Amino acid sequence: MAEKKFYLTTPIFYPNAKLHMGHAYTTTLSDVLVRYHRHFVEEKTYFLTGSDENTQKMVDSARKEGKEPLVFLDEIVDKFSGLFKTLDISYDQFIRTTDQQAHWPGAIALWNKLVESGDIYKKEYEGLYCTGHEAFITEKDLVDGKCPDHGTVPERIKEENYFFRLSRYTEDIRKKIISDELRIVPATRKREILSLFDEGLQDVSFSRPRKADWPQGLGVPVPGDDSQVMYVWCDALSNYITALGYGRDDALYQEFWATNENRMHVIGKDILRFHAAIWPGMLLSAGLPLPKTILVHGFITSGGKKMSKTLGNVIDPEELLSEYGTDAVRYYLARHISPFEDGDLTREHFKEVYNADLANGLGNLSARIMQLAQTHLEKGTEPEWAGLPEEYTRALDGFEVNKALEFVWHRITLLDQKITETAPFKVVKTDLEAGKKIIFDLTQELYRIAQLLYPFMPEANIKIKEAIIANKKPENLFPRKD
Ligand code: ME8
Repeated sequence: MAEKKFYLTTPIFYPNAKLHMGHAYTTTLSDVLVRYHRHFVEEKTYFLTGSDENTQKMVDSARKEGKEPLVFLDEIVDKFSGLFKTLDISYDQFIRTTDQQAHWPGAIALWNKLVESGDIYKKEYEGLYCTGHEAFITEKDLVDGKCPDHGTVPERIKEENYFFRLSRYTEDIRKKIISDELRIVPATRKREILSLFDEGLQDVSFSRPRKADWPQGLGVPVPGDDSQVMYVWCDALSNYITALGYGRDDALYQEFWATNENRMHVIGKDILRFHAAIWPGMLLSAGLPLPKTILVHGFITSGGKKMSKTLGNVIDPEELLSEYGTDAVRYYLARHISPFEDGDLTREHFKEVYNADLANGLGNLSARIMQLAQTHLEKGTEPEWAGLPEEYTRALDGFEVNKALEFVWHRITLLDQKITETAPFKVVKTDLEAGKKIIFDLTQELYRIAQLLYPFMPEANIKIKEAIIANKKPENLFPRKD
Protein backbone atom coordinates (compact mmCIF):
# COMPACT_ATOMS: atom_id res chain seq x y z
CA MET A 1 0.00 0.00 0.00
CA ALA A 2 1.24 3.48 -0.81
CA GLU A 3 2.53 5.39 2.18
CA LYS A 4 -0.07 7.76 3.59
CA LYS A 5 0.61 11.48 3.50
CA PHE A 6 -0.42 14.39 5.64
CA TYR A 7 0.04 18.03 4.66
CA LEU A 8 -0.73 20.79 7.11
CA THR A 9 -0.24 24.53 6.82
CA THR A 10 -0.47 27.41 9.27
CA PRO A 11 -1.46 30.86 8.04
CA ILE A 12 1.55 32.87 6.94
CA PHE A 13 2.07 35.66 9.43
CA TYR A 14 2.30 39.39 8.84
CA PRO A 15 5.80 40.45 9.83
CA ASN A 16 4.91 44.00 10.81
CA ALA A 17 5.35 43.38 14.52
CA LYS A 18 6.57 40.52 16.64
CA LEU A 19 4.41 37.45 17.03
CA HIS A 20 1.65 37.51 19.62
CA MET A 21 -0.30 34.92 21.57
CA GLY A 22 -2.72 34.28 18.68
CA HIS A 23 0.20 33.33 16.45
CA ALA A 24 1.64 31.09 19.16
CA TYR A 25 -1.76 29.41 19.43
CA THR A 26 -2.37 28.70 15.74
CA THR A 27 1.16 27.34 15.39
CA THR A 28 1.07 25.18 18.52
CA LEU A 29 -2.30 23.70 17.58
CA SER A 30 -0.86 22.91 14.15
CA ASP A 31 2.30 21.40 15.59
CA VAL A 32 0.36 19.10 17.93
CA LEU A 33 -1.65 17.76 15.00
CA VAL A 34 1.41 17.26 12.82
CA ARG A 35 3.36 15.50 15.57
CA TYR A 36 0.42 13.17 16.13
CA HIS A 37 0.25 12.31 12.43
CA ARG A 38 3.99 11.99 11.99
CA HIS A 39 4.73 9.93 15.06
CA PHE A 40 1.60 7.93 15.81
CA VAL A 41 -0.41 7.67 12.61
CA GLU A 42 2.92 7.12 10.88
CA GLU A 43 2.07 9.19 7.87
CA LYS A 44 4.67 11.01 5.88
CA THR A 45 4.02 14.58 6.93
CA TYR A 46 4.85 17.97 5.53
CA PHE A 47 4.36 20.99 7.76
CA LEU A 48 4.45 24.47 6.26
CA THR A 49 4.54 27.86 7.92
CA GLY A 50 5.84 31.23 6.81
CA SER A 51 5.46 34.97 6.53
CA ASP A 52 3.21 37.19 4.46
CA GLU A 53 5.56 39.95 3.45
CA ASN A 54 4.28 41.96 0.50
CA THR A 55 2.18 44.33 2.55
CA GLN A 56 1.73 48.02 3.09
CA LYS A 57 1.52 47.62 6.87
CA MET A 58 4.99 46.08 6.93
CA VAL A 59 6.35 49.00 4.88
CA ASP A 60 4.68 51.43 7.30
CA SER A 61 6.18 49.70 10.36
CA ALA A 62 9.64 49.61 8.79
CA ARG A 63 9.57 53.31 7.93
CA LYS A 64 8.38 54.14 11.43
CA GLU A 65 11.53 52.51 12.76
CA GLY A 66 13.62 54.23 10.10
CA LYS A 67 14.54 50.93 8.46
CA GLU A 68 14.60 49.73 4.89
CA PRO A 69 11.63 47.37 4.46
CA LEU A 70 13.68 44.40 3.29
CA VAL A 71 16.15 44.78 6.17
CA PHE A 72 13.31 45.18 8.62
CA LEU A 73 11.72 42.00 7.21
CA ASP A 74 14.85 39.91 7.71
CA GLU A 75 15.07 41.02 11.33
CA ILE A 76 11.44 40.24 12.12
CA VAL A 77 11.52 36.89 10.34
CA ASP A 78 14.58 35.96 12.44
CA LYS A 79 12.51 36.68 15.53
CA PHE A 80 9.70 34.49 14.18
CA SER A 81 12.03 31.54 13.78
CA GLY A 82 13.43 32.22 17.24
CA LEU A 83 9.98 31.99 18.80
CA PHE A 84 9.08 28.88 16.82
CA LYS A 85 12.29 27.24 17.96
CA THR A 86 11.52 27.98 21.60
CA LEU A 87 7.99 26.69 21.12
CA ASP A 88 9.41 23.48 19.59
CA ILE A 89 7.50 23.87 16.33
CA SER A 90 8.57 21.05 14.05
CA TYR A 91 7.91 22.67 10.68
CA ASP A 92 9.52 21.40 7.48
CA GLN A 93 9.56 24.69 5.62
CA PHE A 94 9.23 28.39 6.30
CA ILE A 95 8.03 30.15 3.15
CA ARG A 96 8.60 33.86 2.69
CA THR A 97 6.52 35.59 0.05
CA THR A 98 9.41 37.86 -0.93
CA ASP A 99 11.37 34.74 -1.90
CA GLN A 100 11.85 35.10 -5.63
CA GLN A 101 13.03 31.51 -6.04
CA ALA A 102 10.62 29.63 -3.81
CA HIS A 103 7.44 31.69 -4.06
CA TRP A 104 7.26 33.96 -7.08
CA PRO A 105 7.40 31.40 -9.91
CA GLY A 106 4.40 29.54 -8.49
CA ALA A 107 2.42 32.71 -7.77
CA ILE A 108 3.01 33.85 -11.35
CA ALA A 109 2.16 30.42 -12.81
CA LEU A 110 -1.10 30.40 -10.87
CA TRP A 111 -1.99 33.93 -12.03
CA ASN A 112 -1.38 32.85 -15.63
CA LYS A 113 -3.80 29.96 -15.16
CA LEU A 114 -6.50 32.37 -13.98
CA VAL A 115 -5.83 34.52 -17.07
CA GLU A 116 -6.11 31.44 -19.32
CA SER A 117 -9.48 30.64 -17.81
CA GLY A 118 -10.70 34.15 -18.64
CA ASP A 119 -11.10 35.01 -14.96
CA ILE A 120 -8.85 38.08 -14.80
CA TYR A 121 -10.14 41.38 -16.19
CA LYS A 122 -9.30 45.06 -15.81
CA LYS A 123 -11.63 47.49 -14.09
CA GLU A 124 -11.66 51.00 -12.70
CA TYR A 125 -12.41 50.69 -9.01
CA GLU A 126 -13.14 52.97 -6.14
CA GLY A 127 -13.28 51.75 -2.57
CA LEU A 128 -12.17 52.02 1.05
CA TYR A 129 -8.97 50.13 1.76
CA CYS A 130 -8.11 49.08 5.33
CA THR A 131 -4.39 48.42 5.70
CA GLY A 132 -5.01 46.46 8.91
CA HIS A 133 -7.12 43.92 7.02
CA GLU A 134 -5.16 44.36 3.79
CA ALA A 135 -8.60 44.36 2.16
CA PHE A 136 -11.31 46.68 0.89
CA ILE A 137 -14.10 47.25 3.36
CA THR A 138 -17.50 48.84 2.82
CA GLU A 139 -19.06 52.00 4.13
CA LYS A 140 -21.49 50.01 6.26
CA ASP A 141 -18.61 48.21 8.07
CA LEU A 142 -17.38 51.52 9.50
CA VAL A 143 -18.01 52.78 13.02
CA ASP A 144 -17.52 56.57 13.35
CA GLY A 145 -15.78 56.50 10.00
CA LYS A 146 -13.22 53.95 11.27
CA CYS A 147 -12.60 50.24 10.75
CA PRO A 148 -13.98 48.73 13.97
CA ASP A 149 -11.29 46.00 14.08
CA HIS A 150 -8.31 48.32 13.68
CA GLY A 151 -9.59 51.69 14.82
CA THR A 152 -8.12 53.38 11.75
CA VAL A 153 -9.67 55.48 9.01
CA PRO A 154 -9.53 53.51 5.74
CA GLU A 155 -7.95 55.04 2.67
CA ARG A 156 -10.23 56.00 -0.22
CA ILE A 157 -8.69 54.52 -3.32
CA LYS A 158 -9.61 55.05 -6.94
CA GLU A 159 -7.51 53.07 -9.36
CA GLU A 160 -7.48 50.67 -12.25
CA ASN A 161 -6.98 47.09 -11.11
CA TYR A 162 -7.12 43.57 -12.33
CA PHE A 163 -10.12 41.74 -10.97
CA PHE A 164 -10.64 38.04 -10.30
CA ARG A 165 -14.00 36.66 -11.41
CA LEU A 166 -14.80 34.93 -8.12
CA SER A 167 -18.55 35.36 -8.65
CA ARG A 168 -18.40 32.65 -11.30
CA TYR A 169 -17.48 30.00 -8.72
CA THR A 170 -20.09 30.77 -6.06
CA GLU A 171 -22.24 27.71 -6.78
CA ASP A 172 -19.34 25.29 -7.26
CA ILE A 173 -17.71 26.23 -3.98
CA ARG A 174 -20.99 26.28 -2.11
CA LYS A 175 -21.77 22.73 -3.23
CA LYS A 176 -18.36 21.47 -2.21
CA ILE A 177 -18.69 23.01 1.22
CA ILE A 178 -22.21 21.65 1.75
CA SER A 179 -21.15 18.13 0.74
CA ASP A 180 -17.97 18.32 2.86
CA GLU A 181 -15.82 17.71 -0.18
CA LEU A 182 -14.28 20.88 1.19
CA ARG A 183 -14.73 20.30 4.88
CA ILE A 184 -14.98 23.34 7.16
CA VAL A 185 -14.53 22.44 10.83
CA PRO A 186 -16.28 23.16 13.18
CA ALA A 187 -19.85 23.11 11.86
CA THR A 188 -20.58 26.60 13.23
CA ARG A 189 -17.94 28.00 10.86
CA LYS A 190 -19.33 25.97 7.98
CA ARG A 191 -22.74 27.56 8.55
CA GLU A 192 -21.18 30.99 8.89
CA ILE A 193 -19.39 30.79 5.57
CA LEU A 194 -22.38 29.29 3.78
CA SER A 195 -24.48 32.29 4.76
CA LEU A 196 -21.99 34.45 2.88
CA PHE A 197 -22.67 32.44 -0.27
CA ASP A 198 -26.36 33.26 -0.04
CA GLU A 199 -25.61 36.79 -1.19
CA GLY A 200 -23.36 35.45 -3.97
CA LEU A 201 -19.62 36.06 -4.04
CA GLN A 202 -18.33 39.34 -5.43
CA ASP A 203 -15.41 39.57 -7.83
CA VAL A 204 -12.21 40.59 -6.04
CA SER A 205 -9.71 43.28 -6.85
CA PHE A 206 -6.58 41.19 -7.41
CA SER A 207 -3.81 43.73 -8.04
CA ARG A 208 -2.60 47.15 -6.94
CA PRO A 209 -0.55 49.77 -8.77
CA ARG A 210 3.08 49.39 -7.70
CA LYS A 211 3.72 52.01 -5.02
CA ALA A 212 6.58 54.44 -5.42
CA ASP A 213 7.86 53.75 -1.88
CA TRP A 214 8.01 49.98 -2.33
CA PRO A 215 11.53 48.72 -2.97
CA GLN A 216 12.36 46.32 -5.78
CA GLY A 217 11.80 42.82 -4.49
CA LEU A 218 8.61 43.64 -2.64
CA GLY A 219 5.30 42.68 -4.29
CA VAL A 220 4.92 39.92 -6.86
CA PRO A 221 4.73 41.58 -10.30
CA VAL A 222 1.62 40.94 -12.38
CA PRO A 223 2.77 39.00 -15.45
CA GLY A 224 2.89 41.30 -18.48
CA ASP A 225 2.17 44.47 -16.50
CA ASP A 226 5.05 45.81 -14.46
CA SER A 227 3.05 48.75 -13.21
CA GLN A 228 0.97 46.40 -11.04
CA VAL A 229 1.74 44.00 -8.20
CA MET A 230 -0.51 41.17 -7.10
CA TYR A 231 -3.00 41.92 -4.36
CA VAL A 232 -1.44 40.61 -1.16
CA TRP A 233 -4.12 37.98 -0.48
CA CYS A 234 -3.81 36.60 -4.00
CA ASP A 235 -0.07 36.20 -3.54
CA ALA A 236 -0.38 35.02 0.10
CA LEU A 237 -2.94 32.26 -0.46
CA SER A 238 -0.88 30.79 -3.26
CA ASN A 239 1.94 30.10 -0.74
CA TYR A 240 0.24 26.82 0.18
CA ILE A 241 1.24 25.38 -3.19
CA THR A 242 4.14 27.58 -4.28
CA ALA A 243 6.11 26.35 -1.26
CA LEU A 244 5.64 22.81 -2.54
CA GLY A 245 7.15 23.85 -5.87
CA TYR A 246 4.02 24.43 -7.92
CA GLY A 247 5.06 26.12 -11.17
CA ARG A 248 8.76 25.25 -10.78
CA ASP A 249 10.08 21.94 -9.41
CA ASP A 250 6.82 20.32 -8.45
CA ALA A 251 7.75 16.93 -6.92
CA LEU A 252 6.53 17.96 -3.45
CA TYR A 253 3.44 19.55 -4.96
CA GLN A 254 2.58 16.26 -6.64
CA GLU A 255 3.29 14.29 -3.49
CA PHE A 256 1.52 16.42 -0.89
CA TRP A 257 -1.15 18.31 -2.81
CA ALA A 258 -2.09 16.80 -6.18
CA THR A 259 -2.14 13.15 -5.16
CA ASN A 260 -2.62 13.38 -1.40
CA GLU A 261 -6.10 13.14 0.10
CA ASN A 262 -5.01 14.52 3.44
CA ARG A 263 -4.24 18.21 2.98
CA MET A 264 -5.43 20.80 5.43
CA HIS A 265 -5.17 24.43 6.45
CA VAL A 266 -5.33 25.63 10.04
CA ILE A 267 -6.56 29.23 10.31
CA GLY A 268 -8.18 31.67 12.73
CA LYS A 269 -11.80 32.71 12.37
CA ASP A 270 -11.02 36.16 10.98
CA ILE A 271 -9.55 34.80 7.77
CA LEU A 272 -12.20 32.21 6.94
CA ARG A 273 -13.64 34.13 4.00
CA PHE A 274 -10.26 34.30 2.27
CA HIS A 275 -9.65 30.57 2.71
CA ALA A 276 -13.14 29.20 2.09
CA ALA A 277 -14.16 31.50 -0.77
CA ILE A 278 -11.28 33.24 -2.55
CA TRP A 279 -8.74 30.40 -2.33
CA PRO A 280 -11.08 27.65 -3.56
CA GLY A 281 -12.17 30.02 -6.34
CA MET A 282 -8.56 30.47 -7.45
CA LEU A 283 -7.93 26.74 -7.42
CA LEU A 284 -11.12 25.97 -9.35
CA SER A 285 -10.27 28.58 -11.94
CA ALA A 286 -6.80 27.05 -12.34
CA GLY A 287 -8.21 23.51 -12.51
CA LEU A 288 -6.31 22.45 -9.38
CA PRO A 289 -7.51 20.34 -6.43
CA LEU A 290 -8.96 22.11 -3.41
CA PRO A 291 -7.84 21.62 0.18
CA LYS A 292 -9.73 18.82 1.93
CA THR A 293 -10.12 20.41 5.34
CA ILE A 294 -10.00 23.88 6.82
CA LEU A 295 -9.81 23.89 10.60
CA VAL A 296 -10.97 27.23 11.96
CA HIS A 297 -10.05 28.15 15.51
CA GLY A 298 -11.31 31.01 17.64
CA PHE A 299 -9.56 33.97 19.19
CA ILE A 300 -7.66 34.21 22.45
CA THR A 301 -8.87 36.93 24.75
CA SER A 302 -7.51 38.02 28.11
CA GLY A 303 -10.00 38.56 30.90
CA GLY A 304 -12.73 38.28 28.28
CA LYS A 305 -11.35 41.19 26.24
CA LYS A 306 -9.29 41.44 23.10
CA MET A 307 -5.62 41.88 24.07
CA SER A 308 -4.65 45.48 23.48
CA LYS A 309 -1.95 47.88 24.55
CA THR A 310 -4.52 50.41 25.73
CA LEU A 311 -6.16 47.87 28.04
CA GLY A 312 -2.73 46.69 29.19
CA ASN A 313 -3.79 43.06 29.02
CA VAL A 314 -1.33 41.91 26.36
CA ILE A 315 0.49 38.71 27.24
CA ASP A 316 3.66 38.16 25.27
CA PRO A 317 4.34 34.50 24.43
CA GLU A 318 8.08 35.06 25.03
CA GLU A 319 7.37 36.22 28.55
CA LEU A 320 5.40 33.06 29.40
CA LEU A 321 7.97 30.86 27.70
CA SER A 322 10.86 32.26 29.69
CA GLU A 323 8.99 32.06 32.96
CA TYR A 324 7.34 28.65 32.60
CA GLY A 325 9.10 26.85 29.73
CA THR A 326 8.02 25.40 26.41
CA ASP A 327 5.94 22.45 27.57
CA ALA A 328 3.91 24.54 30.00
CA VAL A 329 2.92 27.05 27.31
CA ARG A 330 2.11 24.30 24.81
CA TYR A 331 0.11 22.53 27.51
CA TYR A 332 -1.97 25.57 28.38
CA LEU A 333 -2.76 26.38 24.75
CA ALA A 334 -3.65 22.82 23.83
CA ARG A 335 -5.62 21.93 26.95
CA HIS A 336 -7.26 25.14 28.10
CA ILE A 337 -8.16 26.80 24.80
CA SER A 338 -10.83 24.98 22.80
CA PRO A 339 -9.79 24.64 19.15
CA PHE A 340 -13.34 25.46 18.06
CA GLU A 341 -14.22 28.48 20.16
CA ASP A 342 -12.71 31.60 21.64
CA GLY A 343 -10.57 30.97 24.68
CA ASP A 344 -9.20 33.05 27.51
CA LEU A 345 -5.74 33.47 28.98
CA THR A 346 -4.67 35.53 31.96
CA ARG A 347 -1.43 35.39 33.93
CA GLU A 348 -3.39 34.37 37.05
CA HIS A 349 -5.17 31.50 35.33
CA PHE A 350 -1.97 30.35 33.67
CA LYS A 351 -0.20 30.13 37.02
CA GLU A 352 -3.14 28.37 38.64
CA VAL A 353 -3.25 25.77 35.88
CA TYR A 354 0.52 25.37 35.93
CA ASN A 355 0.62 24.67 39.64
CA ALA A 356 -2.42 22.40 39.65
CA ASP A 357 -1.94 20.35 36.48
CA LEU A 358 1.82 20.42 36.01
CA ALA A 359 3.66 21.09 39.29
CA ASN A 360 1.25 19.20 41.59
CA GLY A 361 -0.07 16.95 38.82
CA LEU A 362 2.29 15.45 36.30
CA GLY A 363 5.51 16.71 37.94
CA ASN A 364 4.68 15.48 41.42
CA LEU A 365 3.39 12.14 40.16
CA SER A 366 6.57 11.46 38.18
CA ALA A 367 8.73 12.39 41.17
CA ARG A 368 6.78 10.15 43.57
CA ILE A 369 6.87 7.13 41.32
CA MET A 370 10.51 7.52 40.40
CA GLN A 371 11.52 8.00 44.02
CA LEU A 372 9.95 4.63 44.81
CA ALA A 373 11.46 3.01 41.71
CA GLN A 374 14.94 4.29 42.42
CA THR A 375 14.80 3.05 46.00
CA HIS A 376 13.30 -0.38 45.40
CA LEU A 377 13.88 -1.51 41.82
CA GLU A 378 17.24 -2.77 40.57
CA LYS A 379 16.98 -1.45 37.05
CA GLY A 380 14.88 0.55 34.65
CA THR A 381 12.63 -0.84 31.93
CA GLU A 382 10.79 0.18 28.83
CA PRO A 383 7.33 -1.29 28.30
CA GLU A 384 6.19 -2.79 25.03
CA TRP A 385 4.26 -0.38 22.81
CA ALA A 386 0.64 -0.88 23.82
CA GLY A 387 -0.99 1.03 20.96
CA LEU A 388 -3.04 4.17 21.32
CA PRO A 389 -6.25 4.33 23.37
CA GLU A 390 -9.33 4.90 21.27
CA GLU A 391 -10.51 7.99 23.18
CA TYR A 392 -7.18 9.61 22.43
CA THR A 393 -7.13 8.88 18.69
CA ARG A 394 -10.80 9.78 18.31
CA ALA A 395 -10.16 13.17 19.89
CA LEU A 396 -7.08 13.88 17.79
CA ASP A 397 -8.61 12.65 14.55
CA GLY A 398 -11.38 15.17 15.23
CA PHE A 399 -8.77 17.90 16.00
CA GLU A 400 -9.92 18.11 19.63
CA VAL A 401 -6.50 18.41 21.15
CA ASN A 402 -8.04 19.61 24.43
CA LYS A 403 -10.11 16.42 24.75
CA ALA A 404 -7.08 14.24 24.08
CA LEU A 405 -5.25 15.96 26.93
CA GLU A 406 -8.28 15.66 29.21
CA PHE A 407 -8.08 11.95 28.62
CA VAL A 408 -4.36 11.86 29.47
CA TRP A 409 -4.97 13.88 32.64
CA HIS A 410 -7.66 11.46 33.65
CA ARG A 411 -5.06 8.69 33.48
CA ILE A 412 -2.74 10.84 35.59
CA THR A 413 -5.45 11.19 38.24
CA LEU A 414 -6.10 7.44 38.21
CA LEU A 415 -2.41 6.69 38.58
CA ASP A 416 -2.18 9.08 41.51
CA GLN A 417 -5.10 7.30 43.17
CA LYS A 418 -3.49 3.97 42.51
CA ILE A 419 -0.43 4.94 44.55
CA THR A 420 -2.65 5.87 47.46
CA GLU A 421 -4.78 2.74 47.19
CA THR A 422 -1.96 0.22 46.75
CA ALA A 423 0.43 1.97 49.20
CA PRO A 424 3.61 0.36 47.85
CA PHE A 425 5.74 2.26 50.42
CA LYS A 426 4.00 0.16 53.10
CA VAL A 427 3.87 -3.09 51.15
CA VAL A 428 7.65 -3.18 50.61
CA LYS A 429 8.11 -3.37 54.36
CA THR A 430 6.08 -6.58 54.72
CA ASP A 431 6.34 -8.21 51.28
CA LEU A 432 9.23 -6.83 49.25
CA GLU A 433 8.46 -8.72 46.03
CA ALA A 434 4.79 -7.70 46.04
CA GLY A 435 5.81 -4.08 46.70
CA LYS A 436 8.30 -4.15 43.84
CA LYS A 437 5.66 -5.49 41.48
CA ILE A 438 3.33 -2.61 42.36
CA ILE A 439 6.08 -0.06 41.82
CA PHE A 440 7.08 -1.67 38.55
CA ASP A 441 3.48 -1.43 37.29
CA LEU A 442 3.34 2.22 38.30
CA THR A 443 6.44 2.99 36.21
CA GLN A 444 4.94 1.22 33.21
CA GLU A 445 1.76 3.29 33.30
CA LEU A 446 3.80 6.45 33.81
CA TYR A 447 5.82 5.53 30.73
CA ARG A 448 2.63 5.13 28.67
CA ILE A 449 1.36 8.49 29.86
CA ALA A 450 4.66 10.05 28.79
CA GLN A 451 4.24 8.45 25.36
CA LEU A 452 0.80 9.99 24.96
CA LEU A 453 2.25 13.39 25.84
CA TYR A 454 4.59 13.38 22.87
CA PRO A 455 2.57 15.59 20.48
CA PHE A 456 1.86 18.12 23.23
CA MET A 457 4.89 18.18 25.49
CA PRO A 458 7.91 16.86 23.64
CA GLU A 459 10.34 17.72 26.47
CA ALA A 460 8.42 16.04 29.29
CA ASN A 461 7.90 13.05 27.02
CA ILE A 462 11.64 12.49 26.72
CA LYS A 463 12.59 13.36 30.31
CA ILE A 464 10.04 11.02 31.89
CA LYS A 465 10.81 8.13 29.55
CA GLU A 466 14.54 8.54 30.08
CA ALA A 467 14.11 8.58 33.84
CA ILE A 468 12.16 5.31 33.74
CA ILE A 469 14.66 3.61 31.44
CA ALA A 470 17.63 4.73 33.57
CA ASN A 471 15.75 4.15 36.85
CA LYS A 472 16.51 7.56 38.22
CA LYS A 473 14.51 10.54 39.36
CA PRO A 474 13.68 13.00 36.57
CA GLU A 475 14.95 16.52 37.12
CA ASN A 476 12.34 18.77 38.71
CA LEU A 477 10.04 18.94 35.69
CA PHE A 478 7.68 21.71 36.75
CA PRO A 479 8.91 23.61 39.81
CA ARG A 480 6.04 25.16 41.77
CA LYS A 481 5.51 28.89 41.27
CA ASP A 482 4.37 31.09 44.12
O1 ME8 B 1 -4.04 37.03 8.86
N1 ME8 B 1 -6.26 34.62 18.88
O2 ME8 B 1 -1.82 37.12 9.33
P1 ME8 B 1 -1.83 37.55 10.86
C1 ME8 B 1 -6.07 33.59 18.05
N2 ME8 B 1 -1.17 37.10 6.81
N3 ME8 B 1 -5.60 33.71 16.80
C2 ME8 B 1 -5.33 34.94 16.37
C3 ME8 B 1 -5.49 36.09 17.16
C4 ME8 B 1 -5.98 35.89 18.49
N4 ME8 B 1 -6.15 36.89 19.34
N5 ME8 B 1 -5.12 37.16 16.44
C5 ME8 B 1 -4.74 36.69 15.23
C6 ME8 B 1 -2.87 37.00 8.52
N6 ME8 B 1 -4.86 35.36 15.19
C7 ME8 B 1 -2.51 36.73 7.07
C8 ME8 B 1 -2.73 35.26 6.77
S1 ME8 B 1 -2.67 33.16 5.13
C9 ME8 B 1 -2.56 32.93 3.49
C10 ME8 B 1 -2.44 34.86 5.36
C11 ME8 B 1 -4.58 34.47 14.06
O3 ME8 B 1 -0.39 37.63 11.23
C12 ME8 B 1 -5.35 34.86 12.83
O4 ME8 B 1 -6.65 34.32 12.90
O5 ME8 B 1 -2.66 38.75 11.06
C13 ME8 B 1 -4.57 34.18 11.76
O6 ME8 B 1 -5.01 32.84 11.63
C14 ME8 B 1 -3.15 34.17 12.30
O7 ME8 B 1 -3.22 34.57 13.67
C15 ME8 B 1 -2.21 35.06 11.52
O8 ME8 B 1 -2.59 36.39 11.63
